[in-house]
Amino acid sequence: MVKDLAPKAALPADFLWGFATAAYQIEGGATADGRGPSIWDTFCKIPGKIADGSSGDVACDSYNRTAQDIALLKQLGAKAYRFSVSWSRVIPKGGRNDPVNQAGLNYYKKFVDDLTDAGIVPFVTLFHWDLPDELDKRYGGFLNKDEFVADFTNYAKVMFEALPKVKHWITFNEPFCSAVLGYNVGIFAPGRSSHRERNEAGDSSTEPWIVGHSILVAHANAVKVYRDDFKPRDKGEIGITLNGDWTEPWDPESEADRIACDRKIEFAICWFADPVYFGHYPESMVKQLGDRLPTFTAAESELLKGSNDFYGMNHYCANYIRNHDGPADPNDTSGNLDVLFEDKFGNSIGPVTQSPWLRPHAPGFRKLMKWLSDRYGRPKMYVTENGTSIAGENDLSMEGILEDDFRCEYFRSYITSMAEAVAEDGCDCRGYMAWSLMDNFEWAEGYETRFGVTYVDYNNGQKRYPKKSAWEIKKTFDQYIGKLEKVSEVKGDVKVNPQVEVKELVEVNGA
Ligand code: GBH
Repeated sequence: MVKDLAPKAALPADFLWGFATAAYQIEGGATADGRGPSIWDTFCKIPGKIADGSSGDVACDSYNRTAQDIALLKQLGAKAYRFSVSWSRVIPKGGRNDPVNQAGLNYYKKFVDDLTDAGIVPFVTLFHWDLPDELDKRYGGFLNKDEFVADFTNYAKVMFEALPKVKHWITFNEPFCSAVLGYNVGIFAPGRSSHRERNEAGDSSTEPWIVGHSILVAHANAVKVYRDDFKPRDKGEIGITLNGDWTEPWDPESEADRIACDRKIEFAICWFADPVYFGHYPESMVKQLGDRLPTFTAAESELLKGSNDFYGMNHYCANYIRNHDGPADPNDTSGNLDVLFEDKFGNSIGPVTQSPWLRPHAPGFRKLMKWLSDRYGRPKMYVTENGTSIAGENDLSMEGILEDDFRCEYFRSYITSMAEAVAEDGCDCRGYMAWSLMDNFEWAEGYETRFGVTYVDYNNGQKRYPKKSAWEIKKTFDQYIGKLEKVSEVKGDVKVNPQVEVKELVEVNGA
């Protein structure tokens, strides 16, 4: 018998790694060169919506500092950079019959040229939550499927046409957040929900599901346009990025809690991933939501099925899950269960951070990657976000912030967990982008929460200073990359990723 000789953690030589950001969180230049407002520009103006009363008006000023950002990426050793396009910078009013803003388009053209000249591979997200405000006012944004799908598809086409050098496209970032935080909890733009103390209008029990549905159909249509009209010319790939946390049972002995763990992932991730891979929603959601969950026409279902060239995985943390008995609350979006930080015995899933939802638990990264790989037939994957905030970081001096040992440990353990999923579990993950390249506008939390591997001094001209964690990421990847090679078949009894080969196989036990 040949023993399992695969290294515990290893990555192939061509593994891409780098950093991620999003337009509204870093660009600033809110009214520069004809940019129109997005729903976030509007939302930030409402008193009480953003913790520190701030907005993305200036943010990291990346609109005026692309050369600096590229130099920073080079300095940190990044091979790839994921950023998003501000739709209302390119089409200020957003619609398919509205004019294109050439200055806005040129900004992204030049940025992609400069990035690729610097040898950095761009991953471009078309939509990271910043819907043109005009479309929300004109027809209710995502709530109007036909209008939204037509306008998004047109916008996608404008971007595909303009940026042939881009080989990795992401249609939507975390549609879960647009739907649930925007239309169920109501703490994100456009701020709709049934909670009248918080939002003037909305229906938490129906709108999130309509929003998610529109986004899925828009994704499928944009993918079709890319595959039909641009892929033959540009030879690129396109997919959607989904967020999701790992789940562990509150009571490890409870069958109901274990089933609830899977159901939580189905509600968070498979809500979008099942239609994209299978053409329909998960059974658990249909069962709980009944006719509040829209249905796909046969044509939509056909279009959706297989509409991912890769799976974009955003992953941060894990929770303990306790099943609920009895009927679900009509406003429930998690699958009729409790999402907890402690298990039955009072064990914590991970240490506290600055983000109320985020407790690091690195083993969950490997487990979730395998869970998704198993369900969707070992798709090609990219980790499009992974990172952490640190409790109290913003209260420290700059010197203190730069010594971010907590974040170093987070990245070391999470990247190792991912490299185990590749080397040990056969997950076909080809790249990883840390969230985030730099501190930035953390949505409803404003600038009080920092997720960057680079400190941004907002009070002194947005200057950038790499933190210790920026170097830790490079060190960790240097340790794992090149330990696995691509091959097409499995070797004997040795358990290796069919995509990869263990470079040095040593036989033991006289096999
Ligand atoms: C990412 O989402 C975003 O893509 C990125 O823009 C952001 O800056 C980064 O995370 C850090 O936050 O409010 O209790 O319902 C992360 C995934 C999923 C985290 C939804 C917050 C809601 C928690 N998000 N989750 S709650």
